[in-house]
Amino acid sequence: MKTIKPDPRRRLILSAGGGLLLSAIVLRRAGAADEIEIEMSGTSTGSAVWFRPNGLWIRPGQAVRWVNRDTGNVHTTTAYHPDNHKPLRIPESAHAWDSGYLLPKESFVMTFNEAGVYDYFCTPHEHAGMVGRIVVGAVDAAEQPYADTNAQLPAVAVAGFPDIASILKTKR
Ligand SMILES: [Cu+2]
Repeated sequence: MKTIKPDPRRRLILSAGGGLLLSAIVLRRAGAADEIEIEMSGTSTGSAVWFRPNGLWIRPGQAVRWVNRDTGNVHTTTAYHPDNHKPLRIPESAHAWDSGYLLPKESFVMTFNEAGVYDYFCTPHEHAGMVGRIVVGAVDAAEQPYADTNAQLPAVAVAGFPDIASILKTKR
């Protein structure tokens, strides 16, 4: 019969693991100070895909972090902007963004300084209605923004933008 001794290597691994965990928590706190997360995900078969929440109100200067929480699908967050070969659906003075393809667990951060309405989409899933809308600062609740460009978008994308009034109700 063998005697079971405590394995010193195991203790070392455990303490290293504890150290890694601690630094991960610290990084997450530092990154999350004023960021709001939008999840990018879908069903395991990819039959449905979404940004969650798909409508969001934030203050000017706040940052949004899109995180791909899907297990088997890539997503992007891409502004409706001529730089991305789309009609303009963000404030004229604001900067366009395009995350490029985000693999599962990857994320992309954008800070919004200009008040207004920002519409964005996921490049591979715009035709599945994977779009979102961010309202920054003071906006008229009755506004129907960018309606003049609706005809240039897939109908399912146009249908996917929450209206301004319902986004303003989510204000915290
Ligand atoms: Cu997508």
